[in-house]
Amino acid sequence: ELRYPDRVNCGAELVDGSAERYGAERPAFRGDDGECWNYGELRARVDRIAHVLTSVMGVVPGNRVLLRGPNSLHLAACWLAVMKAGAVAVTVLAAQRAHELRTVCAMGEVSHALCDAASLDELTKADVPGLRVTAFGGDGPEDLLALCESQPDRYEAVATAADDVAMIAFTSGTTGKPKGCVHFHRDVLAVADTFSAHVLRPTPDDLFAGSPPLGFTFGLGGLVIFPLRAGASALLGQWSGPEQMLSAVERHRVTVLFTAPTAYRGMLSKIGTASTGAANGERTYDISSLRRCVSAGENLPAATYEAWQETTGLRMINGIGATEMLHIFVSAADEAARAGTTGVAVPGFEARVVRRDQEGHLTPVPDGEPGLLAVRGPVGCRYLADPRQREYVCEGWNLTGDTYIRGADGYFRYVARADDMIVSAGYNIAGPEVEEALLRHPDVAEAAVVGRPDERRGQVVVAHVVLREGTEAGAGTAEALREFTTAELTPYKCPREFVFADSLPRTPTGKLQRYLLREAGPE
Ligand code: 3SK
Repeated sequence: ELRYPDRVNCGAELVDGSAERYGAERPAFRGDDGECWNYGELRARVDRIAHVLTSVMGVVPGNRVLLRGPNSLHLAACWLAVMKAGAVAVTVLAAQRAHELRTVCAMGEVSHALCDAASLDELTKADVPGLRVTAFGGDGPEDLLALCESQPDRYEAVATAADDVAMIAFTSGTTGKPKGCVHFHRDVLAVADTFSAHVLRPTPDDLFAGSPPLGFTFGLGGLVIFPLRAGASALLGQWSGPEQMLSAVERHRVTVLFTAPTAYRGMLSKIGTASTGAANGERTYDISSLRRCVSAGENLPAATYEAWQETTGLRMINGIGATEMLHIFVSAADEAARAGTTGVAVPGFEARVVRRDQEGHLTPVPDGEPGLLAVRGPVGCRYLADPRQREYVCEGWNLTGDTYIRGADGYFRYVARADDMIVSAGYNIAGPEVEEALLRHPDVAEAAVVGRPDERRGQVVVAHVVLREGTEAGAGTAEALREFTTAELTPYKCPREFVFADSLPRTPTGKLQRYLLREAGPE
């Protein structure tokens, strides 16, 4: 069981604690341009920002501070400073638009904002009443970094209680209605002391990098909380595609990578796999520094796991996490990892597959049968005043909204999001199983399978497919894919319609928005 002192400040633990434990001269954050802050420098920068927050911007403990910008060293330092000042970080994505920001600020009762100058426009457009905004990365006199220059470089962190609110992370899930998820100071440490400490097991020599934004808790954990808790370092920046990510890994000798299955497939298409052949007949990137590759945010198909292992020699660390749970709670690494499964409950968590009756009572489902994934542990869902809390937390268990099967070996196998199951002619069909089959076809780059309402069958299975470069969309390809899936799947699961697209709709965090495909239907 995890135990933290009654008074603990996660920002102070991650910065001052690690500077003391591992050495102030150890590297903490790097930028793609070669900038490098060691732990001592990080502490000084964070402390100066904490002074600006409190003595210039008038932030007091408990105030909600919006943080907005693309991944950068400064954005990470701002998050840590908000923690040390005992304020509450409200994290949003740089991609969020004015009306979304207005909603988040109203729901989160946000009073202050630290915003990357490059992301100011939409926040200004949002015109949030009473919001005090300070920008960073610009060059005006009100710029945060200019204000920092005259501040002392040591700040005594507010002695927050372990269960004081540290952050509110907003999730729209994949359906578009935002929910604020409240997390305490102890929750921030708990995700590092469970998934990271027991499954990822980083060392102080590790260099973390990845694509998820810091406004998404997958990125905040993987690129700030986990490296700092381990005395390791993180490369912070933005990579616009698989080649940029591969190049960053190669140039900086990244050892721990956090990204989503789509990005791993994108990288594979550039470095080549035994089954697809190398992009240019040879490998173009030296990514031999990698030793841990974490995949989450979406289901990881067995084919992607196997292709990555075949190509790099590394077993990916698959995991399922949720904004409600802050980070990953079912996962497996090394010899314990099994293709086509998510893994087992992370030490510190319990997981089971359940059925929920009309009254909301849960009963366990036998191994081998599908049901709802239920999880409990040191972190859990606390929605900001939202009746959906009662749907998510039931009899002490968090119901993530995912359908899973637990095998006799105790491993959890993803079936689908519970509301993504397709029911066609009385059969239950899991879209991800059909997608996995399609992804085994060499011409398929991405696939999303949804149900379209149909008078006779209830729903019919429709596959939305992005083809690999050089493959032509058309009746011939649809026919080839139909034949392929018929050979791979029980016939009732096979798509009846194929829609070819250049890309699939995704949330800014990379999750497939199947509801948009369902609404759009075929062309
Ligand atoms: O939402 C997710 O998929 C997720 C995955 C890993 C860690 C955190 C999150 C929110």
